[in-house]
Amino acid sequence: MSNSAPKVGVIMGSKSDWPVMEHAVAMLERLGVPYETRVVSAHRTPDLLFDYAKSAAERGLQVIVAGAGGAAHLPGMVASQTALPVLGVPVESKALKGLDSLLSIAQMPGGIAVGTLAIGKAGATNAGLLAAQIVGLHDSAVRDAVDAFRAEQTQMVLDNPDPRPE
Ligand code: RP5
Repeated sequence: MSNSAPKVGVIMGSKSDWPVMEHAVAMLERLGVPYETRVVSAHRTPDLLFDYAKSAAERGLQVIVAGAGGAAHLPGMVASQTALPVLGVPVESKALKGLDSLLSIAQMPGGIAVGTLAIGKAGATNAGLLAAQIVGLHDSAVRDAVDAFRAEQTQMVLDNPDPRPE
């Protein structure tokens, strides 16, 4: 989406998060939402995190999707530095299969909000979808794309009622 100014920022704590977070990007691509993506680590690049979050709104971003694994403080720290909605994606960790990531992101103390999605691919997919729905509040083309996606999904189920493998 290089021709339009990004409306969604998709960030992640490490390149190793990409196989999960690419599903958020794929959904944004599918729905025609302009986005940017980059690695921003809460503990390896804390100054970058602050710069990114503080400048996000003035650069035109409307939503930030932040994925991280383990002690996943990225979404909460980003949310502390911007009033934009932050959607957190818990990435599967090797040791605890993402339960640590989920609790780190979901258990924000009251006062700074992070919307927490499911662990892994489903969460990343839905973070992209939810970001599009937020952008769609003020963008009818994106809203139409979300409606079309949902209608197509519904029709696919109705067209394939037999659960047995083909
Ligand atoms: C977190 O640590 C990242 O979000 C990643 O999920 C996890 C492991 O990072 P790497 O050691 O693979 O770079 O900060």
